[in-house]
Amino acid sequence: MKKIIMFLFLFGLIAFIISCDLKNTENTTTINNTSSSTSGTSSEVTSTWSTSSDITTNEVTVPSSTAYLTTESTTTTFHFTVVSTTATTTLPTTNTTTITNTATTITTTTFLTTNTNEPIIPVGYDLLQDELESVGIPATGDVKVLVFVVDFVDSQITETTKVMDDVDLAFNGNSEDIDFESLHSYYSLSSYGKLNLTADIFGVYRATHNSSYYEQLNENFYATDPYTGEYLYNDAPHPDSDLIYELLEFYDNQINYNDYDQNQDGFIDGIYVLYNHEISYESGSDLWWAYQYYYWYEDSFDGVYPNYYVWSGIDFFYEGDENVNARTIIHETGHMLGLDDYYDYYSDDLNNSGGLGTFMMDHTIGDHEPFSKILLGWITPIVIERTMVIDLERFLVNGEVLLIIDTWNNTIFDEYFLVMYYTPEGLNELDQDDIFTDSGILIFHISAEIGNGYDSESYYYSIFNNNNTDTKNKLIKIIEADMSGDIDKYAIVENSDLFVAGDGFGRNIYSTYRWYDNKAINLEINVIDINSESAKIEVKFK
Ligand SMILES: [Ca+2]
Ligand SMILES: [Ca+2]
Ligand SMILES: [Ca+2]
Ligand SMILES: [Ca+2]
Repeated sequence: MKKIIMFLFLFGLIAFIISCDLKNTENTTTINNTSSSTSGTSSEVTSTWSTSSDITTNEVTVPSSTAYLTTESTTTTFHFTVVSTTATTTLPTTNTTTITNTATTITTTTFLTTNTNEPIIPVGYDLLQDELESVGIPATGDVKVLVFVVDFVDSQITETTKVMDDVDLAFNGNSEDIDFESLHSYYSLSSYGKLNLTADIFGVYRATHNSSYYEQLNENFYATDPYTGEYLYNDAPHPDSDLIYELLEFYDNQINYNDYDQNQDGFIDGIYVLYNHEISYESGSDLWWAYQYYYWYEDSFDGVYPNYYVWSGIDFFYEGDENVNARTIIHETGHMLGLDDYYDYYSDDLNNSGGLGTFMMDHTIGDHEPFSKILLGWITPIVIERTMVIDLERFLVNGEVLLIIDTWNNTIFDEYFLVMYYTPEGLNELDQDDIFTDSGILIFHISAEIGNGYDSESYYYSIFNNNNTDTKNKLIKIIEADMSGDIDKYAIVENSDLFVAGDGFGRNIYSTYRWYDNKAINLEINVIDINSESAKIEVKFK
C-alpha cells in the first residue's frame, strides 16, 4: 500500500551611456564626460576602490565599497551607487567627475552600459498542471469548491450560526472584512485576478460515528508490526475518505456535483472537510490536523469523481488573535493547485535543512513566491540568457520576475535563478514574522527538473526530481545576500538576505557559486539601483 507523507530599493545608480577620458593621476582618476561616443581601448581593469577615500562627484558621494568596474570586450562598465540626501538621480554628463582610486593603471575606456540584447518573453511552455497525473483546482478561471462543515456526537458544534458565518468569511470574505485575507481574496490578489475561487458551504453535518471511531480507523491505517515494520491492516479503510463518502451521499439530492468540475476532467475540483475536533498540536491523532490528500476509493457522484480534498479543523480559523484566520486553508489550497511544501520535513537527514524559510508554501504566511506563480501560469518570467541591463518592477504590481539561465529550452522545469523586487506590501504586509520587512532584491535558485519519477526512498512525494526535504539539492532556495546560511541551517530569514544596490551575486556575493552539476555559474547578477518603483539589474554573462 502506498503510504505518502502528508503535504503539508538611495537614489539612482546610474547606468548611463557616456563616453569619457579616464586619466590616472596620483590617486586621482579624472573622467571628462562628453556627450559623444568615442571608442575605447580594451583593457582589463582590476581595481579596488579605496576604502578610505570615497569618490566624490558634485556633492554626490560614492562609497568606495559599492563602486566597481567590469570589463568585457571593448567595453568597461563603471558601476556605482549614489548615496545622497538630495534627489539626484542622474550624474552631470558635461562636467568633470573626479574619482579617487588606488589602481595604478586605467587606460582609455568607454563608459557604457550595454543593453544590446532583448530578453525572451516565453510562450507555449508547459505549466505545472500540464505535468500532474491529475488536477485538483484549476489554476485560473472562476472555480467553485465544495465545503462541508462536520461535527460528531462526541464533539458537537454549539454556536452553529457563528461557525457557519466564520467559515463563510474564511472562504468567501472580502479583504476589508477579515484581518488577513479570505481564501477568495487571497487567491484573487496572489494570482493578479486570474483565479476566482468561491466556496459553496454545507453543514453542519453530524457524522454517523463518534470522532473516536474515525480516529481508531486512522490508527489502524498507520499501524505497523513492531518486529517487521509491515503495515498491519493493508485493507484498512481510510476514515477521511469514508467521511467524504458519507457527505457526498447525504448531499447528493441537493448538489449536482457536476457543477464543481470547472475544468471538466471528470473530477470534482476541490472538496474541503472542516471537522469539529480539538487539533493535535502537541499530541493526539494525526487525523486531527490539516492536510491535502486524494480520495481513496473510486465512487462517482453525478458522473464525477471525488479526488483532491482538504481535511482541516475548524479550530485552525481561530489561531492567533485575528477574528478569523484562513491561512491554513490558503496553504492547503496551494496543494490543491498542485504546489509542493517548501519546508523541510526532516532536518535530521542534513539534506535541505531550513527549506525555503518563508512565504505561503513554507511558513503559511505572506504571498506565494514567484516560482509557484510561474508554475501555475499566473505570471510569465522575463527570460535572460545574454548580458543585459533591465528595469525590474516591484513584484507586487504585475509579478515581474527575471528567469536567468544559460540556455532557455522553453521549459520552466529546469535549473535557473529567479530575481524579484520584493517589497513588504500587499499579501506580505500583515505578516511581519519570518518574512522580510525591508524592500530589496530576492534571488532564488530553482532546480525544477522532472522526469525521474517518484523516489520511493524519499520521504516526500513530488513530480520534481528535487524537493525541499531530503534530496541533495533543493527544489527552491533563497540565495542569502548576507551569506550567513541561516535559512539553510535554521529556516531563519533576515532582511540582510535581500540584495541591495551595489550587491553582485557571482561577484562580491558568492563569487564562486556553482550550478548543481558543479559547473561554475559564470554570470553575475548586479543590483545597479533600486528606487521605490523599480530596480535596475545588470545580468552579465562572462
Ligand atoms: Ca447530485
Ligand atoms: Ca475537475
Ligand atoms: Ca531534510
Ligand atoms: Ca541570512
